[in-house]
Amino acid sequence: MMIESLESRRLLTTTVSFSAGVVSVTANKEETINVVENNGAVHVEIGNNAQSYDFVGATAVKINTATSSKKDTIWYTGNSIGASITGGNGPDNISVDDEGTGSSSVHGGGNNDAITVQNGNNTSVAGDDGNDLIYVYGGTSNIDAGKGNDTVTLYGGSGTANGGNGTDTLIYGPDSTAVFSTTGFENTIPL
Ligand SMILES: [Ca+2]
Ligand SMILES: [Ca+2]
Repeated sequence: MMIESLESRRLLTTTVSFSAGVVSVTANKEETINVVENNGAVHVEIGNNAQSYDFVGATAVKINTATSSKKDTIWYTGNSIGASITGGNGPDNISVDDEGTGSSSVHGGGNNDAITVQNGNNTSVAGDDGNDLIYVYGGTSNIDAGKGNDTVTLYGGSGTANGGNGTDTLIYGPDSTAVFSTTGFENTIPL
């Protein structure tokens, strides 16, 4: 308990831990986080590779910048583990690439986030509050843009996309219209 109270006073930190198979990256300040997972081997780079970490035997990855109100940049690529990513209240820039059996879950949190699904594998994205920009390039994903006036751009892939509350815009390419089920968009614009 004493450690927790000391930690809470140390405001500007990013911690990386590995316990019981779970890789946890927690940022309390504006941060750039790049995580690459390959069959349970996880490479973490913090602050444009100012710090890096390697773990083997991972079964879960959690990236949390929920206590950072600044603009965080998060990149995740995995082939057997999906990451649980929480953006927090800053205008975050988050990119996920589920290249194999893992399924990531992304929460943009408050503010105007930019979230990109490079490739989805039942990947879930919630823009949450704010006017979010969400881009999908391929694979399967379920998009919930949430509150605010969001723009969802579907370059390809399949799944579901919901604009949620607000005046939302759907931009869709020729490959995505037939395979995405979309609801809650006030404006639709073909690419
Ligand atoms: Ca948001
Ligand atoms: Ca919305």
